[in-house]
Amino acid sequence: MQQELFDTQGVDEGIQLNMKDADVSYYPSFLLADQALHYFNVLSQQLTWREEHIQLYGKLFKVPRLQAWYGDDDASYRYSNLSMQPNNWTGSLLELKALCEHKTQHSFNSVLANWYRDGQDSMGMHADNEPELGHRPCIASLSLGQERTLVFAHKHSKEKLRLSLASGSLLIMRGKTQEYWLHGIAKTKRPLLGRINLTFRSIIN
Ligand SMILES: O=C(O)CCC(=O)C(=O)O
Repeated sequence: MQQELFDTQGVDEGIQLNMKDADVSYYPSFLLADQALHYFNVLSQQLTWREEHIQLYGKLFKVPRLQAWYGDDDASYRYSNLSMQPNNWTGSLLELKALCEHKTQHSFNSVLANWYRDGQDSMGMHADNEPELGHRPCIASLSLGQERTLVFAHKHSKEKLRLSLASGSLLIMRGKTQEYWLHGIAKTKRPLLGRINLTFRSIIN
């Protein structure tokens, strides 16, 4: 089963992004198009999606996307002031985790799933630098469905880079990336379909 999964993956060619103080690689066709569509459909139906709220300056705001947190029992995580308790892995998430572990040669114990329902759903600029992720974390970010633009901004030089994340693509961030760069998904007025993003992470307890 495991070997079959690896055999049916998309083209394996990756691009190392030209970013100072970072180690980011991008695999545009990590999954085949119909595999990506299959996982989009399965995950949109199977995961326990939640519309979370965050408190900012004493006011409660809706998080502008749906979220779900899956992982090993002890992989609880704080994210934007939310404490996320993991759901138990599903078969599909375990398959995708195995593919990402094979590609990165890194093991993951959790995944944050984000469902951007349309162009109005977004993620603010941030770094994945919570203490639970440890020093210089490796994060594997898999995109399914509608292509969206990821913006990177250097924390000091303010240099910006935009990258279109295709359906079935994998973005791997390692090394100093979270120390020096913010990243996010901007809103757009263009009419867009749904996109699911999975960021596989290792939580250190
Ligand atoms: O949706 C994306 O590509 C970005 C996800 C992300 O930045 C995160 O989960 O921390």
